[in-house]
Amino acid sequence: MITLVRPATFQGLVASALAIGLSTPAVPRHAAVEARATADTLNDPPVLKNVSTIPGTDEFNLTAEPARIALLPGHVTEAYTYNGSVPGPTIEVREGDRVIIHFRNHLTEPTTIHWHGLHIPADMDGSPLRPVGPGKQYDYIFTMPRGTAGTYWYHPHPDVRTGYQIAKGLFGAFIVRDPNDPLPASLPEKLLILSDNRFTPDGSPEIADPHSMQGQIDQENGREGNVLFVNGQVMPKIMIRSGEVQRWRVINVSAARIYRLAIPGHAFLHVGDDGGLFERPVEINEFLLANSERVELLVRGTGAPGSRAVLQDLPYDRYDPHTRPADWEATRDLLTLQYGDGPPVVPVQLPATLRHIVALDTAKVTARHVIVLSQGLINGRTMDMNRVDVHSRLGATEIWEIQNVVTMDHPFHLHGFQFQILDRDGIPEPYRSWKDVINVRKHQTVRFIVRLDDFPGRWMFHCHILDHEDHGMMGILDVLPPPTRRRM
Ligand SMILES: [Cu+2]
Repeated sequence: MITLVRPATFQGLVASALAIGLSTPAVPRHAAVEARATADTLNDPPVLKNVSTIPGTDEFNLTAEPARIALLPGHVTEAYTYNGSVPGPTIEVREGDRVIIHFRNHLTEPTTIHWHGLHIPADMDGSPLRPVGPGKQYDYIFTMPRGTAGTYWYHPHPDVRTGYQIAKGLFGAFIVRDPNDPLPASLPEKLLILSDNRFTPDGSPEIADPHSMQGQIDQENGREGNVLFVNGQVMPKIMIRSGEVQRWRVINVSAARIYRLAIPGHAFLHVGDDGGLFERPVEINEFLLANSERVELLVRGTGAPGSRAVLQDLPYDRYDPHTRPADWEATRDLLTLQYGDGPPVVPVQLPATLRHIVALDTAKVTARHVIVLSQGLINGRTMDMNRVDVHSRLGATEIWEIQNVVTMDHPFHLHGFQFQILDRDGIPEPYRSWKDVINVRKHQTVRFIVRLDDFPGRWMFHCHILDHEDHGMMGILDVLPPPTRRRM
């Protein structure tokens, strides 16, 4: 059985009623109230075919193209898709692999693909600096560094149009696997891509005129939808056996909605973050998943055979009081967890330690930067594609202090480099993990440490509320090579 280390700040969240031992159903058995199928209705996106025959090389074809499909069930509309599907196909690679993605843009507007969270060269990052025009193509080629196994995602990142293109359907999962993954391979694995959208009566994404009242609210709050999806489906179902342990990878691709996720009656083992597994599992009852964040969870079937539970989005106040939606306190159902009728299974043995994460050394810090987030601005300015906001040197170890000085949350994302959070409002982070986005709450200050150990070039940092990003809440980090190799 697993030995849990519970950081102090999580003590209040840990469900005392639930044994760690997995063997005692904590949810009382009650009569099944609905006809039960025996299979998941949650569909995985298709896995993108690797067309390479060379060992250690993963080669893919990916096309952004319009297609007539139903984003809203029952309403076929013209959406933007990757290879005809929403979500786009899941890309699966292994650490150490060479990855080649032949991308074609069959849209009528420029786009890019940003490989969110991947540590790869700047010209492969799909930033707004390298748009791919309509009818054009671009080969994204990179090598997956060792130690980066985890859950990532890909999406367009053209200047000012990111929110629009994602709302039209462009997003997909990118999973990096570790050939020596410490978790048992026998764990059933589920991918949950969380999105929301809202629609016109014909089922097209409703995108407000920026000059309208709704458009201004979207610009302030970020565009939220009233229909919540898991892998493009409304309220799908996952089957679980009593006693079973499942491994879930959860990605928030919503433009602005921050999810506060829980399955009432169940605790989770939180085993991973943006950049892969933790050192040890952490038991939690609920968690926040801000825009573009990912988690890996172990969901334990502590319910009784035949019972059901629901994955819910609980109320969370990320809003400015002046534009907070009237229904912000609503609890929203996302997915049914349905227990099969079979007898409980014997829980699988889980490792107590998942991996070692070396702490970046604050004694080696060579530079510090203060980033001030206000409404729509970073350090008082909006994005300028020709301006460098932060100058750094290759090999630097830096502390970034992100100050949110306004009354709404801003999730802050740095391209290209995973970082370690040091503290939030001076409170040390309870455990180490690799992150590429951090939700900086209202009037909160977060510090993280990052090592810019390779990949010189220009990198974006920005708020990941897409409306904020598109309206200029973004800046550029320039990582210069060492002086001896400086470009003339
Ligand atoms: Cu923001």
